[in-house]
Amino acid sequence: MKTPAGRSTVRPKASVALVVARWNREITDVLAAGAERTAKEAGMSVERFGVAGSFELPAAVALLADTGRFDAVVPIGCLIRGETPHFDVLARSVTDGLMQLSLTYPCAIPFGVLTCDTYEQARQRAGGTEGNKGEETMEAAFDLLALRQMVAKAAPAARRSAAARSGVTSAKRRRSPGKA
Ligand code: RBF
Repeated sequence: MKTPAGRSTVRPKASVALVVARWNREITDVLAAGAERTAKEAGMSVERFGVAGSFELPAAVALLADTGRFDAVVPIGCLIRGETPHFDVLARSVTDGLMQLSLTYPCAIPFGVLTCDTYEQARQRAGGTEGNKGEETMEAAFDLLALRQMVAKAAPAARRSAAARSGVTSAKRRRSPGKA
């Protein structure tokens, strides 16, 4: 598998891709609106993409992350338990797929998929008594972005102090390439 780690750079104005599943659209539209509003209020630019259902989210996230154009790729979906084992199969594969991608790509990939027993539970999490989970998902992406910025800033200083501890100067490294 291609390893894109380190390819994406931190931009002063972050760019966000929102990927929204059309299944249970009355719910995902509200989640997406909350996520988009939260990103725009923070000064970020947002591009929105659609997929049929939650099963397609990991593939779409991988395609968008692979472009290197986005600081965050935010999947939004809603799985509601039916009478067949479909829900469990989908919930597991979508969760595993997104988790795998979040560990593979340097852009922020949070988890914006509701997994609910009933439609009513989903409604409460899409602007009801439980708030709007789309907003929380975008905030989770912000945390990852901030962490990435912090690590990117700290990395050169950490390399300098590690070199100082081991007594290696840049002059020594130049004289003896490949040796620590
Ligand atoms: N997609 C969702 O995003 N949420 C669901 O609750 C959901 N339930 C489904 C139930 C069944 C029985 C099937 C066949 C599909 C369901 N999908 C659901 C769609 C799925 O994620 C995917 O888009 C389709 O299977 C096409 O690949």
